[in-house]
Amino acid sequence: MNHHIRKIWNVPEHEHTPVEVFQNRKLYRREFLQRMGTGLGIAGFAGLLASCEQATKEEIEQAGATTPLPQASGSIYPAQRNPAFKYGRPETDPIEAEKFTNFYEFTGPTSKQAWKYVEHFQTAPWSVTVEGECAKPRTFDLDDLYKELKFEERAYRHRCVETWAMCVPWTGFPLASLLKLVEPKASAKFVAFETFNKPQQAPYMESSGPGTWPWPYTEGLTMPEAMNDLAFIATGLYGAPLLKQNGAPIRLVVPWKYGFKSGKSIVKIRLTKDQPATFWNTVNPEEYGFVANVEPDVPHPRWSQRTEWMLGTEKRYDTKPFNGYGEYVASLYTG
Ligand SMILES: Nc1nc2c(c(=O)[nH]1)N[C@H]1C(S)=C(S)[C@@H](COP(=O)(O)O)O[C@H]1N2
Ligand SMILES: [Mo]
Repeated sequence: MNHHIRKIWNVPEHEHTPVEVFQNRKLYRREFLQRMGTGLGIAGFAGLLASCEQATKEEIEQAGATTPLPQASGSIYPAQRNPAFKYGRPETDPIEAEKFTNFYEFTGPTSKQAWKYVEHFQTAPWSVTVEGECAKPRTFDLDDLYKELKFEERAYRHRCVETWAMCVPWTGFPLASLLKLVEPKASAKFVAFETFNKPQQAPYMESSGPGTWPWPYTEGLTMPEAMNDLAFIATGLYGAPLLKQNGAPIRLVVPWKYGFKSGKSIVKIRLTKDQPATFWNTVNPEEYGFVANVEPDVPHPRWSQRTEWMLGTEKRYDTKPFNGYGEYVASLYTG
C-alpha cells in the first residue's frame, strides 16, 4: 500500500523499539523526559520518583483493583482449571504480568506501566452488547455473564508481536458459548470487538486527542476463528477478577495470534457480514494484518519473530507457528 498516508499515529521507529529497552533503566529516563515535556506537572513528577523504586505486588494490585465487583463473581474464583491446556514452560510470576502491559488507551506507545494510569478507569457498572447478524441481540451486564456461562480456568501462552511472551491462567469461558446465546445467523462471517471509549478515564486517549489514533480500540476475527474452542473471553487472571491494566472487566484472549488481537475492556461484540476495520490494521496496515497468527518465519518489518522472551526472566524460547496451538487451529487456514 504505497499510497498509504503517513498519519501522526505512524510512530517513528525509535518510539516502537522491541521492548527489551523497557526492561532497563531507559524506561525511567524516557518517561521522565516525556512527563516533563508534556507538562504532567508535580503530581506526575512525584509519581515518577516513586516509580524509580521497585513497586511491590501489593501496590500494583491495589492500583488496578476493580470495585465494586459484580455480585455473582463471588462464587466463581478460583474456577476449575481445564486440564487440556498446558503451558509447557514455567508460569509467569503474577507481578510481571500485572506491571508490564500493553494498554495504549492509558500509556500510548511510550510506557508499559498502565497500572500507574488506571486510577480513573471505571469498570462498574459495565455491560457488553452482542449484536449484528444474529437472531437474539442482547446486552449482558457482568452478573448475567457470571450467572449464565460456565466458567473455567485456562493456562495459555501469550505472544506479543513485540517478541515478549508470558504464560498465565485466565478465568472465563469460550467466546463460542457467548455467541451461541445470541444465535448467530448464517450471514455472520466476522466478529468485531470494540473497547470502551471514555477518554476522560484513560489519559493517553484523552491527551492524544481526536483525529490522531483511531479510538476506540477495535479488533476482529472470522466467524470460524471466533467459534474455535481456543478463543476465550476472560474476566479473571491468576484466579481473581482481572485488574484494570490487564483489561478489566472483560477481554478477549486468542492465544494463537499476536497479542494485539486480544482486545481488552470490551463493550461491544458485533457479528458482521464484512471484515471489520481494526485499530492496528488502520494505524499501520504494512505491519499489522487482520489475521495476525503467530508465524516465526514471517518477520515483522522491523524485527525477527523467531524467538520470544518470557516476562520477568532472561529466558528465550523459539517461537512456534500458531504459538504452539496448531493442533487446534491450523485446519482453519488450509486452502
Ligand atoms: N483495548 C486494548 N486492548 C489491547 C491492547 C491495547 O492497547 N488496548 N494491547 C494489546 C496488546 S499489543 C497485547 S500484547 C495484549 C496485552 O495484554 P496484557 O497487557 O494484559 O498482557 O493486549 C492487547 N489488547
Ligand atoms: Mo502486543
